[in-house]
Amino acid sequence: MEKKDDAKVELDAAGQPIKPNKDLDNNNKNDDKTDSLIDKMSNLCVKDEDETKKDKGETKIDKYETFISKLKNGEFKKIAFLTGAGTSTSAGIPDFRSPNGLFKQLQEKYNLSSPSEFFDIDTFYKNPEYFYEFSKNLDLYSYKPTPFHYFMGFLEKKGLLKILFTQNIDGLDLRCGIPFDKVVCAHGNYLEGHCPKCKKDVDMEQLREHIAKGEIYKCPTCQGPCKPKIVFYGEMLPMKFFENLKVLKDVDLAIVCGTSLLVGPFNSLPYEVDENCWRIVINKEKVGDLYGHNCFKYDDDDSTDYLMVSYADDAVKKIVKDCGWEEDFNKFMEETKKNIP
Ligand code: CNA
Repeated sequence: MEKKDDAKVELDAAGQPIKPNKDLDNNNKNDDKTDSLIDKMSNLCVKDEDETKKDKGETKIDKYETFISKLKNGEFKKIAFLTGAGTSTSAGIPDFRSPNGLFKQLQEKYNLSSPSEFFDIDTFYKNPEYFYEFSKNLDLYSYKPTPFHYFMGFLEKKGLLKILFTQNIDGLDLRCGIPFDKVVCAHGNYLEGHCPKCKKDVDMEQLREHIAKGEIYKCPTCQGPCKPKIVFYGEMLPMKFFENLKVLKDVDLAIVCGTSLLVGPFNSLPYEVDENCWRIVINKEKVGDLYGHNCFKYDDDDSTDYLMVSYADDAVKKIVKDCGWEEDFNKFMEETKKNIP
C-alpha cells in the first residue's frame, strides 16, 4: 500500500495531473481516464490506511514522542500502573481470555457452562475440589518477574511510582522492588487464607498443606471450605482497593497494561484519574471500548490517551530505549534479580 505522501497527485503547469507512476504511464494510453482512476485509487488507498489505523487505535507518532519527552524530562512525577494478567504471560502464567488462556482450559476440563464459571464463588461452594486441584498444580514461587514488572520497580526507584493497582494474584509485582503499601492487589492474593462464608482468616500454612494433599480445609468456625484470599466472581474486593481510589486523582500519568478491561470494578479505574492525566494503554490488542463506547480518546490528537498495541515487555524495551535509560534499567534488573529467591 502506498504511503499518504506517495499517493499525492502532482499537477503540471496547466493544472493537469502528472501521472505518479512511470510504468502505468507507459502501459496506459488513455491518459485522462487513467489519471482520474489513479487519483481515485490513491485516495482510496489513503482512506484505507487511515481506517486501518483507526481500527487498531493507533494515533500520530508525535503523541508518543511527547509522552517520551515528558517521561524522560521528569515531567511525570506521580505515576500509577493499572495492570492485568498480560503483564505476567511472558513469565509463563496464562491470562484468562486469550485463545489459550485459563478460561478455555478450565471450561473444557471441568465441562463448565460459561468461561468464568470456574472462578465463581458458587462453583467453589459446590465443587471446592476443582479449585484445590487447580491450586495444587500452581506453584507461584516458580515464576519470575518480567521486564514489565522490573520497569515498575525501576520507576519506583526513581521516586516516580505513586501506586500500582493490579488484578494479578501471582505476587510478581511484590518481587521487583515495589513496597507492599504501594501495591493494591485488587483481586486479592495467595499469601493469606480465609473462609469466604464467615470471612474468618485461617492459617495459610495449614491451608497450603491441605491443598498439597488435595484435602478440603474446612473452616474451624463454620465448616465452610477455605481458600486463599483471591477474589472470586461474586465476592467483595479488598477494602484497600476502595481506600486507594482517591490516590488516582493525584497522578499525572496512568499506564494501563495487559488487561482486557472487561472485569469491573477494576475497569473503571482509568476513569478515576484527573482529566489532564496522561493515559498510556499497552496491550497486545486494542482494548478500552467498554460496552461499545470508546472510553479512551486514542484517535483524538488533542487528548492525552495513547494506545501502544504491543507486548508488554516489548513496549518497556522501547520506552526505556527512547528515554535513554537502557543502561540504568538493565543494571536495576540485574541487581534486583539477585535478591529474588
Ligand atoms: P484477561 O481478561 O485475560 O486479559 C488479558 C489481556 O492482556 C488481554 O487483552 C490480552 O490480549 C492481553 N495480553 C496477554 N498477554 C499480553 C502481553 N504479553 N503483553 C500485552 N498484553 C497481553 O485478564 P485481566 O487481567 O484483564 O482480567 C482480570 C482477571 C484475570 C483477574 O481477576 C485476574 O486475577 C485474572 N488472572 C490473573 C493472572 C495472574 O495473576 N497472573 C493470570 C490469569 C488471570
